[in-house]
Amino acid sequence: MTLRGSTRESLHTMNAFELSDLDRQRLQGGKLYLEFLRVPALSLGLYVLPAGGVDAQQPHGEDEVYYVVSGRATIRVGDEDENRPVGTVAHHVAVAIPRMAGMVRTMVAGQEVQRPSSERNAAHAQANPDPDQAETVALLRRNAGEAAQMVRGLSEADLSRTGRTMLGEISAADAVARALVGHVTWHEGSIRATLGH
Ligand code: NI
Repeated sequence: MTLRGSTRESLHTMNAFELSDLDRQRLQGGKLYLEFLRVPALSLGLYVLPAGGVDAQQPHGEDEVYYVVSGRATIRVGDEDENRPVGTVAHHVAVAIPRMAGMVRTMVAGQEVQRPSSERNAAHAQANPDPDQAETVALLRRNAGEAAQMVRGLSEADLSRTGRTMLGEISAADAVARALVGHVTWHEGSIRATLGH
């Protein structure tokens, strides 16, 4: 196999980063997370959490590597307790379904998809610490029914349209499977884990 020019060139290019410089930049920017490298195949960032702090990120669609450079960190992967009451998680899912259905519609329409914000999730958890069970179930049924109807109405051409999302460049079919169904399934797993089911 022969490497093409740009690939061969890139093999001779090296980026070096000093942790102390990166941390200074991060502090100057007033951020917890500083992304310092972004190339098509990967991005790298420095994330600093206070002692006892909790990572507020939602799971990503891409593969991720975490390397702890100082202090200690615990990572939990898979279906687990989200440290939110079960009712709050269920309510979060109920209100998130139309947002994710909206993301699929946006992709099908060829418009730009907005990134979700962790602030909105945090505000939602605070505003709904103990949601009403009957209301939450009704909301889940109605919103899931409307989302399912929207998906059923998509043509093959609609489903194969692609767009830039927080899961990368994916098709509307992938967005249905991974964001709409997948995200809800992920939360359902943590509800089950919390309840010991
Ligand atoms: Ni969620």
